[in-house]
Amino acid sequence: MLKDKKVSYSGIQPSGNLTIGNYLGALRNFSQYSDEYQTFYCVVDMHAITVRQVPAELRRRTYETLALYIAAGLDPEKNTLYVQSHVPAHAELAWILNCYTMFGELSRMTQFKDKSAKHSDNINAGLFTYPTLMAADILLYQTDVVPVGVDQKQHVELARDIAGRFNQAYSETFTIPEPIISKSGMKIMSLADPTKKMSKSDENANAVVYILDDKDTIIRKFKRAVTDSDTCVRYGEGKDGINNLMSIYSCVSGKSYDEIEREFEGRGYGDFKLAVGEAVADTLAPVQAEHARLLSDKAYLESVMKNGADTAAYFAQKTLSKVKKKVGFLI
Ligand code: AQP
Repeated sequence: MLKDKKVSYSGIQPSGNLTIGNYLGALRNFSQYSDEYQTFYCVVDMHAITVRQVPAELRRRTYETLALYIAAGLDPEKNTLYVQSHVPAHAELAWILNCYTMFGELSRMTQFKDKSAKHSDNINAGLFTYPTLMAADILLYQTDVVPVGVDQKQHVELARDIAGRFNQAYSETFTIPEPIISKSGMKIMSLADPTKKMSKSDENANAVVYILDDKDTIIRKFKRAVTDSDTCVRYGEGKDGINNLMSIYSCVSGKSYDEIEREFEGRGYGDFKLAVGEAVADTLAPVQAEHARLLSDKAYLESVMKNGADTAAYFAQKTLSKVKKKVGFLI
């Protein structure tokens, strides 16, 4: 596929308040592509409604998520920032790709299995076909790289399979995307159950540190984090809670596990938890301040999302027209 620059694409659902998992696993890594790549970062509100949302809260979090993108370092002049439902090509391509995605493939997606277990009263078709919409999101922009947390790797792999299948049936149409999983922050775990991913939709607010939590709340949550009966700060088997805290501390301080073990030698978990809480709060403070400033200027956020949607629609339409022609639609 001929293009001036490689393309980076990713998105976050406004399905809850964003967590440090979303920040360290995804958002914080987006801006490293801004100079060399053409970048599209989307607030994926259409994905969010696969689970029931309160409409007013979804609207609020859509603004907040966009503001967090900018506060985390994404300059709207350099990155296309937009809201998924503002670009109808996503839904159109998703329908077409549904016809090139197998029932068996979707049945194997672990997120579908997890979410249908969690929302057994609402196992809707959208939850099942979520990965096809995600494939459409990515493939519309001829994406080369998708920076995501490790939990989304399986979905990006499915997008690659769908793209390959379509290309094989109709000749080269889509760029085959690569998932990029940052080594640090690949999977931040729940503070209440460190065998489980930290998720913004977790009902236990103490399990989750939100990007917008204030310093006292952050420290309180880390103080309560589940650990083990050992007292030694070291990375190891059977120490899921400490491993998770070490991984978070390493992400925000840039220190290696060896350095962290040395720093806390002979000191208890209490000291360590406090240090993690303070380091996380210090990392988030500038993002929170910028977020608050941006949120007080809704007109600005609306202009960003409008310009972003116009740019995204232009590029999306190019791919969509090609796809429609190839499958035999009259255009
Ligand atoms: N705990 C995590 N550790 C590392 N990365 C994470 N991500 C999410 N949680 C963690 C990454 O954040 C990006 C956006 O995720 P999403 O909103 O599209 O969906 P998700 O993965 O389902 O995130 P949540 O927080 O768990 O949302 P809910 O609770 O609504 O399902 C992705 O790149 C993801 O890998």
